[in-house]
Amino acid sequence: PPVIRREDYSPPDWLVPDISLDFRLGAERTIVRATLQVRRNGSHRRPLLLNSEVEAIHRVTLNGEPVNYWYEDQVLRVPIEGESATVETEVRIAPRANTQLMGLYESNAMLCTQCEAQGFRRITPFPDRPDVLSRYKLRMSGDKALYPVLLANGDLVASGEGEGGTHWAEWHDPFPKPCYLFAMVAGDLVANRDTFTTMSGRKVDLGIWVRAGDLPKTAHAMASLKAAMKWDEEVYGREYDLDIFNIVAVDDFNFGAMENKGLNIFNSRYVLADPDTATDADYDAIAGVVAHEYFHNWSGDRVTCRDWFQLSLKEGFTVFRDQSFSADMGSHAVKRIEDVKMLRAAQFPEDAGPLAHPVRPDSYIEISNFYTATVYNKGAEVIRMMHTILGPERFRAGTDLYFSRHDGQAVTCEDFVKAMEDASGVDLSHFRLWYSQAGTPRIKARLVNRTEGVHVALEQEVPPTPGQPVKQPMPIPLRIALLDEATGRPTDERLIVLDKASDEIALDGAPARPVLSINRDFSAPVIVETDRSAVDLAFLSAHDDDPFARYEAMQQLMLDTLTAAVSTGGADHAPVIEAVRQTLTDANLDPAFIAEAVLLPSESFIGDRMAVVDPEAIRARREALRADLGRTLEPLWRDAYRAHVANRYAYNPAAKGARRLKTIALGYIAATGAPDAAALAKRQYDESDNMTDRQGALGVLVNGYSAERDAALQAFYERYRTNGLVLDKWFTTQALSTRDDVLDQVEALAGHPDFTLANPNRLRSLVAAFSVNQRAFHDASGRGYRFLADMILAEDKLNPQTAAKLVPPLGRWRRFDEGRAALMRAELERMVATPGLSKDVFEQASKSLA
Ligand code: B3K
Ligand code: ZN
Repeated sequence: PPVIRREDYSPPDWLVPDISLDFRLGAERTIVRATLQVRRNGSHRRPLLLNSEVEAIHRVTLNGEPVNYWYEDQVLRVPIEGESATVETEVRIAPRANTQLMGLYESNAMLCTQCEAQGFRRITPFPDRPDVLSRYKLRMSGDKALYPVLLANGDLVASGEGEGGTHWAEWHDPFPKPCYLFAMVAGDLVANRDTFTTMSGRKVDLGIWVRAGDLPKTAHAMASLKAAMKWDEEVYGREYDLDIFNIVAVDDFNFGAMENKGLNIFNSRYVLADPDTATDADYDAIAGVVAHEYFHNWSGDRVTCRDWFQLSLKEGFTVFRDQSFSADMGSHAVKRIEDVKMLRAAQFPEDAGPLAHPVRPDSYIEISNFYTATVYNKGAEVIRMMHTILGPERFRAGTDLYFSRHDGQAVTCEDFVKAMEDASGVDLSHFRLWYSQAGTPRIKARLVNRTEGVHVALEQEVPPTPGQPVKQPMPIPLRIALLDEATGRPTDERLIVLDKASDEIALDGAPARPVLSINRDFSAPVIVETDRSAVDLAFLSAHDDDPFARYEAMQQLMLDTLTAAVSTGGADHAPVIEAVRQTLTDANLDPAFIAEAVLLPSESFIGDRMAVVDPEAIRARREALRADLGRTLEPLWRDAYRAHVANRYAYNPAAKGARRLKTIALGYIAATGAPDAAALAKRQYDESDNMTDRQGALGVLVNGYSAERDAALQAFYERYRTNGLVLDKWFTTQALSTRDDVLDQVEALAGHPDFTLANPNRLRSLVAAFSVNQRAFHDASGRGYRFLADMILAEDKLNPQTAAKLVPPLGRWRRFDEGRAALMRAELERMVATPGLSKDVFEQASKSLA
């Protein structure tokens, strides 16, 4: 398959200022007529090229006359003499047969679209690239009984009844947009309706569209939407620009949600919530995703990407915006910890493996493979670093300039940085390396005593990544403070930008016995190595005034203890136990923070810090430390459990923190092996009035062998078997179990009547969850690898985009012993050799082998 390169960009030969579309809807066949007003762009004689991946092309006319067009390699060529023309096409598409869920497809009797990145070409022939912006007019007609609701981008301008039980609607979107933002929906839906009055006093009609029975589950999404609209006005000065904003929930969806102009389409898991079926984490994710898609209205829709290499322009920036929103709605400290955990779980391994790529990639085979943690989450860290370096006021001046300068344009990451520079007067030329160099920088930091005083000595190294063997030093913003070991008091925090391979910086006002607090609030997405002892780390975990650094010190202490235990077979647990005791009994701490701080690093994070990952040893040593923590601090865990056990459900930060700490305490009680643990968990399962506690209890039970475990799993299944989103949790909880027989169970679950490859949520609930269960997935027999590869190959026949997302765990083979590496490679080779493999999976698997 051909490789697309960033350096080959050239502007479009033809522009399409206006398009009208006419849809005659049917699930088996839909007829699409399109009228494109096209205009030659620049002086050239080239034909109009339209991407087209439809079932059948019925007719093409040029200025109303039949034309000699040519269709080859999914491109339709129309020769045009003049400078502008009207091109009409009529094509047929087949929504029900569309298992890729790209273009127009059917989900639960509803018709809906997904066009980003390249789905519009599956609906109608068009120059499918983000730098062709058009005004859209659309008419759709269909069976009124099947599709009583007809929605699209923009404003509803007319509607009426047609023949034979049909009806129709016309929608016009006044804002020029790239075709990836096109959307329409036809279905039997009801709306939670509300309004929002913007800062200039305009009233916007809001609608969240779902199946009738789901209406009571839309309140949280609606509240989140209104909060996001207000926040974007207050923090970025961005006002909504249409009179209507609609969200539609769809069960079959390839990813989270989609920011189509005025008509966001969502995976239903990011819309539907009530206390009985959604956890606190689900509620948080809904608020974050609703805000993210809404924020795209400016960072994505009004100002869009010139080409797909610039994806992080809209995604990195919008993730940063949604992270800041969620932090403002709850706890900044806990949100930062969650975001860093996510970065470390998904992006650091990507950046350290065969699929590593810069935030602004240089080439791709299939763009769908580049909706990655690097483009999204590292991209957000890059924006955050600019915010840190410039400070909030100059950063805001930069975004104001960016939005006003580029409104209505398709632009590049370079344009964003330039706006930041122009508005702030700060030179960011060196900073641009964050867009072009892949790999997670490693920093070594230590304090040194010089005659003039205390210095911090810093070194950086950016590891080689595919295609980038040699790296330049990057500018790395590090927030630093010193803590006085005698008093626990910090010095004033300062921001250092390390921009050389090594440097030594004087820290004035240092106390007599200073302890280094560095990368506070995780100011740079790097790995920091220090020479701090267990005593220093324990001290910081009890005293650091920066909550993230405090959390980080505890994590580092746990990590040092566990990596020592894995390599030597045992380690002194006492410093960790003491530090956890301190944290648990610190009455000034928020329970939500305590909950994060007392959790051990995940098995895969421990593995990432080892030369060769040893899944069995990591599991054994981590479980041993957990059991020791559980037993030694058992009275404290029981106190923490009791303190929160009788709470009635409420949705607020304090209640959420209490629920989280309670279930973590339950986990530690279970880790002691206490005979009453299963009964305690089962009681929590039976008596809880919310899904957070119920799933929490199930997650504890599922790791053991008690009768309570089987009873709770059975009860959960019976209670929720008809609720797809909750049933996903049932699959996931079992796939994440720490029991030794989890592989047997996962294989059995893949044969369960409720398992299906057709629904991406269900597939991921079992298969993606299992692939992060390090001990089980990396079973030395290679069965886990074979299972995953079989699933990928089966899914690839239906839905290549979703199949390809499952490949990366197999690409980590370099991190394992020879035996496992060979087994993993064998599965990747089997995939690559499979006839008819999609280019999506081919790209991921072949690059993973390199
Ligand atoms: N922009 C979409 C992602 C589209 C993914 C296409 N493979 C959702 C988002 O990031 O907001
Ligand atoms: Zn996005």
